[in-house]
Amino acid sequence: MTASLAPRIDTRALQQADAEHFLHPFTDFQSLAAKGSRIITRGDNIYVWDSEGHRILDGMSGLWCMNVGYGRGELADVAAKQMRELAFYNSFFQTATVPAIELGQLLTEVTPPQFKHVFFTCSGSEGNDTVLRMVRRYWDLMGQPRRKTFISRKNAYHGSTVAGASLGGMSYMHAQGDLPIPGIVHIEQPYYFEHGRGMSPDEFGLQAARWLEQKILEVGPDTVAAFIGEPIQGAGGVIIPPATYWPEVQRICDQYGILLVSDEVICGFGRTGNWFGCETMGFKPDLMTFAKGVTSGYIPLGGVMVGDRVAQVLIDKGGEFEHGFTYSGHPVACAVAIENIRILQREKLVERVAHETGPYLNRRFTELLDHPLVGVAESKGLMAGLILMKDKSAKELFDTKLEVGMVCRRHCFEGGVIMRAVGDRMIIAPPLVMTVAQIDEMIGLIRASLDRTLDELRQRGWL
Ligand code: PXG
Repeated sequence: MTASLAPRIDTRALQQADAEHFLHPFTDFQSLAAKGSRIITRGDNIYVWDSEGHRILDGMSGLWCMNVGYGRGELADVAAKQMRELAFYNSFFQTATVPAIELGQLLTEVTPPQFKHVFFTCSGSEGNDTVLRMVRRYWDLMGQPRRKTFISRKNAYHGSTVAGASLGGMSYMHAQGDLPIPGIVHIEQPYYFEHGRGMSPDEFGLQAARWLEQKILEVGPDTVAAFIGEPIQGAGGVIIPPATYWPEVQRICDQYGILLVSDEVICGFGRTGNWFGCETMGFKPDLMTFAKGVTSGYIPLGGVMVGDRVAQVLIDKGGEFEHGFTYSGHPVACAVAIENIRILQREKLVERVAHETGPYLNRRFTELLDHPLVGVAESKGLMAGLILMKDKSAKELFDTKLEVGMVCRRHCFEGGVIMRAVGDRMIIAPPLVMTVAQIDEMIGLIRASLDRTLDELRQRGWL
């Protein structure tokens, strides 16, 4: 791709208008205005182009969502067809639309067998708000109204609404707006590198799960409503728990009768090599939140899969559930989701991640461990993370104030590959359509970016 394809875009003027009017999410407004945003103008397959014509390999799938890749005409066609036929109708007052009904049915086919019902939202955050209200309603209907507390994990990400940010475990989010709201408590994350010293991963997995049991006993078992977690934490830095963790969490939830919620917003729809992350990590949730991959990010859609244990009570005893969004089950979004799931099925993308590209990425990504900056490198399916270290033999980290991850991220961007920096963890979650040859290309770009990062750190005297 040459710069000549972007001659009509006046980058400077757009950056100025952007800085003057657009308050970006999770962004320091002043520093963005000083630098100017990078304006992305086009996407095809696993690549995006910016307004200056640079081609960039998108190792983050947009924002963990562009799973079938950019530029899929099939999805544009079904959206246009549905807009012409019926652009919108609601599902509030005993009405429904064909795509919403059909998607509901299709979702029960691709999700684990305990799920026969879905509640639609427009995002993952709204999905988790729905979980909070639905679970509390469930326990009221069960005659156990004291069960209101949610247990979640530090460094979890469950969205940006009041309930989503409260369920999440990001302390810098809690610090703004007096969060978490009451009735939400957090335990430590199952992060082996941070907490597992002196233990085998399997021993650590069991110990981390037992932090849940300790918290249940601390707050009182008859007051706990649910435990929520991402099968593999995404925004927290691709934290892959040891294999023993989730089965033990499941056992503890079962023992205390607590509902188990899997936030599948990132892990769902093939990312980990199964349709859902809970299948990869070996547990059977009562509810699952989804968004992102359900439409591969082509249009906003989210929701909650409601397992039989909860659905049956809501249906049999619940009367009206006073909850919903104008766009719950939006027909255009649902039509796109149906076609997106059909693409995953037709192209056997989940199987490819499980048997071909996932194992290949693991082999190529862990080879990066021979780089002087890389102290840890791990992956599951098509999500991976590495840790930049000052002294890898001593497992010594950089001073966090240096923001070495951001230096590396800049070199990645300039070198034509997108990685995300979570502190000094560099992470990727590339589109599921990625081929083996494209994995080679991506690893080459990452390695070159690490080399340039190393040069800069040496020049700055930080090594
Ligand atoms: N749960 C999980 C596990 C997520 O990753 C949400 C809920 C919220 O979804 P919505 O659609 O409301 O954004 C998410 C979203 C990052 C990043 O920096 C991650 C997300 C969103 C924005 C940034 O990695 N995940």
